[in-house]
Amino acid sequence: MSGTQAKQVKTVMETIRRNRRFTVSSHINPEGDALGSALALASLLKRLGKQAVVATDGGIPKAFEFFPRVAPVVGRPSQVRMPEVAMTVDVPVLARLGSMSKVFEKAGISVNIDHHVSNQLFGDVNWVDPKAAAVGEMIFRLYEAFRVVPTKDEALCMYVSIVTDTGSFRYMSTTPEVHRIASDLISRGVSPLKVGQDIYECHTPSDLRFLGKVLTCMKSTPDGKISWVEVPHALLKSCRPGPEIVDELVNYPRSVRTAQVSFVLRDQSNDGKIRVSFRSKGRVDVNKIARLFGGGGHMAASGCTIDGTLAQVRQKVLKVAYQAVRNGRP
Ligand SMILES: [Mn+2]
Repeated sequence: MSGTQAKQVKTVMETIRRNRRFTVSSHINPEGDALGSALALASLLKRLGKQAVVATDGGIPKAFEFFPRVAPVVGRPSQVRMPEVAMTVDVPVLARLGSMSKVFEKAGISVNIDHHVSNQLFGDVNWVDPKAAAVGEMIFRLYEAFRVVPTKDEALCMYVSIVTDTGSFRYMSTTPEVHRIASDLISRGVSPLKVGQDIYECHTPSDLRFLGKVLTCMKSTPDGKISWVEVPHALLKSCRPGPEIVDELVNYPRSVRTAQVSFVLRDQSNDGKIRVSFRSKGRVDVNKIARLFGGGGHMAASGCTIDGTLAQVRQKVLKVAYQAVRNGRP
């Protein structure tokens, strides 16, 4: 751990020691890292004798019901008693908290724990480590710093964080340290088989038929360096796919051998806005691309929302992606 990191961890620990009532919030449409790290952190707080609630817009989505309830979870700000400290995990910008930003704004002290390189340091206390593979990895370090040994359920939460954010230990962020932590978590009783099933083998037949329709129309540039898929609103309306399969779409254009940049264009609500998810295999920094459109994320995974029709947004995104591929940067 670098000096700055150690100092940030110390400040987080002092803030925890000095206070009693906490909320832990993550971003809207939470996934494995958001929920896993929030639950593991709230549980750690409880074990340190604190009151802690996971307060996250909409609560826990159906696809993540397998998470153990190691701490109470609420989905609306009205269910939250104002905390002394509002913590966020995996949240790069305050707006991503959705309705829970109210709680964050009214708390006495705010603590921002994240690994997005695009994090805007909106907390009173900020612990941001862009080198961490997942916020779950940072929370594991916090357990170690407090000398608290994770229970099997806590270990499961952090393991899910790490598995999802490393693409099952395949992305660049997968370091020896990540494997050391995973090894420790498995030794606490986590079943990788069960986690794999809960995360990846959870589709319905109709989800897969939706995937088939999307992939039939997958596009690549003539040089094969950019690949993408598009999801028109009408297709979402007729197929009603689960959110997991939609989130997973970007992995398919990414898996084209020659693809350096891949993306998904999704007309979610027919509101003149297109959601875009980007992936890179490492040469191109897609955080920079997303930032050009007011979004952000990580160097290898990012997103943004762009005004326009699918055709208009495709043109805008392709132009920037072409430049990025040509220069190795946007
Ligand atoms: Mn994350």
